[in-house]
Amino acid sequence: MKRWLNRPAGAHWGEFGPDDQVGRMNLITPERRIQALAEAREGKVFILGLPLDYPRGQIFASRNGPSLQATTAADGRAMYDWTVSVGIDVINDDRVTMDLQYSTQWDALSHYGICFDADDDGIAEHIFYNGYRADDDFVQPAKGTSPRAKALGIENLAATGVQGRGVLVDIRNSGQGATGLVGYDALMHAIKTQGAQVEEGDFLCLYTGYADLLLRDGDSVKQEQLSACPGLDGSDKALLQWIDKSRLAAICADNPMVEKIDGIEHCKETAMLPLHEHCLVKLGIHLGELWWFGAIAPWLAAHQRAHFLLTAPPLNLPGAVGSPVTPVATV
Ligand code: UVW
Repeated sequence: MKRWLNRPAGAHWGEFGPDDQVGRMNLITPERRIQALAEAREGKVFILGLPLDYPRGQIFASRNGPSLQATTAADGRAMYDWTVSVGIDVINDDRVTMDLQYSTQWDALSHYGICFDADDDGIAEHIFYNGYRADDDFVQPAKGTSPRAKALGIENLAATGVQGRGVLVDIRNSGQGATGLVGYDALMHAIKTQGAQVEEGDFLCLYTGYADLLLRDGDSVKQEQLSACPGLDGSDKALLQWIDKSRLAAICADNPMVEKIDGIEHCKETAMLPLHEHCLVKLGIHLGELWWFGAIAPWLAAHQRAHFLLTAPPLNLPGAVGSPVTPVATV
């Protein structure tokens, strides 16, 4: 069912059908997956995620890391070091509470929307990829009611398997000026000089060095050093156009937002996070954040490679708007 009359400029809503909920993940066909498998030549694996209790310290004021609790109850007590009345069994069960977007994560297409008049009634709705709406397609949190994405939830991404070709591009030294913004020219230069190719259905992985600092310095990581790491310049129209035309499937970075917004001027009429708007809302490109490339990057560079097999399914957690992930690269 088509759910919009107007779509934002540059949006491709409808390209994969009126009810599509995975956007450019559709471009990873069985043929492309088989090509990606050919990048696994040595059978060596790299984990591209942080331990989920990183970042340490209070980097993000509003997001909380995992807390493990032994709260599954059996026989009136926590099921931890729990023995059954018959047999020699000793059993531990536990539970975790954490903000799903705290550490290495996928943003679902339900994570981010914009205010836009898609039904042409003169009033802007809160609208998401392919015209899904905050009022119709989400359960909003209320007393006694848990929030839930009825459309575009992370389970849709999980159902694709999230497997294809990863392309690592090191942009640690590509940022322009004090803000470290990486626009089209700088990204193209990095891609070219590193022998990388970004093709239809690829996962573009951007190495900024941010997660290396989180791992290295833990609680004592310095905000100024984190802020000096580069990120994509979502205000660069040429960059946005290239992302569209390249037909890449997803972008994954080792920083918290993929894009940087320092030094960019904003007005009330435009998105504060223009790359999020372009990717998550207009094109259906999932974003991976706070990944970690500190181990794979030197290996790829030493072997003059930029490509690998990537397998990175999120939790299959229906209704969630994001998910922790432990991505695996096979080279
Ligand atoms: C926001 O901060 C809005 O989102 P993200 O986690 O995708 O950077």
